[in-house]
Amino acid sequence: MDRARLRAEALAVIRGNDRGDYSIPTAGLYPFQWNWDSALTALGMATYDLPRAWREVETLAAAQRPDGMVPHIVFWQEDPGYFPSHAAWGTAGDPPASGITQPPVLASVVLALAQRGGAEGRRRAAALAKPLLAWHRWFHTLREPAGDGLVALTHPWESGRDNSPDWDRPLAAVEVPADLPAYQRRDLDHVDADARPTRGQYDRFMALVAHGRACGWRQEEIVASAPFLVCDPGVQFILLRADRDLLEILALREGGGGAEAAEVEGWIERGEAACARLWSEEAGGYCARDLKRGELTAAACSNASMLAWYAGIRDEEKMARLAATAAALLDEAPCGMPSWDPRAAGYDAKRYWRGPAWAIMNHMIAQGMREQGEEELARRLAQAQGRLYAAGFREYYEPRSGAGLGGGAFSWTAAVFLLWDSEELF
Ligand code: 2M8
Repeated sequence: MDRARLRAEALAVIRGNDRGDYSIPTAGLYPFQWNWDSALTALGMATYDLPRAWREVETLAAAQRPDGMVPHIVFWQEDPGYFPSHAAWGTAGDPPASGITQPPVLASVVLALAQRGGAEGRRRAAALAKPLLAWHRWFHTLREPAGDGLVALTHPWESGRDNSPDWDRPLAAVEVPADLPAYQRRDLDHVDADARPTRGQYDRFMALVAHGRACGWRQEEIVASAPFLVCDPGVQFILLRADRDLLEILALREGGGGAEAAEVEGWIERGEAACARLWSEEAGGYCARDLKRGELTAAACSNASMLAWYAGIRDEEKMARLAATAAALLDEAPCGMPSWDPRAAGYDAKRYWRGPAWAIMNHMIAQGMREQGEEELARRLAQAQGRLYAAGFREYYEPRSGAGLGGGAFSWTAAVFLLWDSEELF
């Protein structure tokens, strides 16, 4: 790997996507601020410009809605090149934003920035405690329909794994209304159709947007009548870690955690216990659960299943089994943890979240493995990650060949390179 050249290219990618106080994932395909892209990109920025990294996360937090949700897209400026536009979402509020959320990595990123040291870092992290608390509370109240620690998503886009086979069954049950407004996809102007979701999936994505609009984007109403209500192992695990990290952020405030810390501890206890209900003996891992039908949606593992280490899950028996599944997946796909088990029905090497590997997922999975003592698996993932970067800073990669797919010059892919390079993790 030519590190110096890649480092210079990674910096150029992030700078090219920098819009001042926030960054976009990539020009053309995704021209706005995306929630988890932005937060994870800040990790890379922090390796060379910590104040800029702080501005990135502060800009994201500033888009918080009155109910506490931090939206999945913030439309700071107009751009006709992306669909669904702000007008298609039909949301109120300022700044203009989509009506759904995304994986809540923000608290974990804020803590990582604070751990880079300095009183200024602690001050900025403490100042974000309030919005973070409000967002996590939004998940644990409005999005825990049974109050049992399983967090519900109402749109596949909230998982960040838009067209995963995990969503095939629950999504097939979503009716596409006859009066669904006609729409024109813009993603296919930028990326080959065989690497993107199908028309049938897109119709259902838009049917769910129409449902949110019909509910005036009021959460209680959306959840009570949701055509799609699932628990994603990815968001469940990311939130569990983020809750633990939020506790540390609360402790940075003057006066410490207080009553709010006890509240967060309650979320952690409930959330951790609930993860067992995502376990599939058949898959040898944690899977998505359909909360409307009370069943797992499929019996195979995704890369989100592998975030159990990142979440700090300590069930020894299950984690040993999961380690065996992870090793088997890496045997199949040596260029990165595949987004779907290549041996399972629904696998597609090229199509978005149905097989390809993603640098940011590899990053979080490997971080968890290292923390939990799974050194050998983490080392294999680091090798895989190195192979991916040979194809540049792409949105995702074919997990067996390492061929680059989707958008190019991708912010979070470049950010993870800078982070791993600076910590000599390759
Ligand atoms: C993809 O999602 C957007 C919708 O949010 C899209 O396909 O239009 C996903 O990979 C998502 O996880 C990611 O945040 C976004 C921007 O990179 O693209």
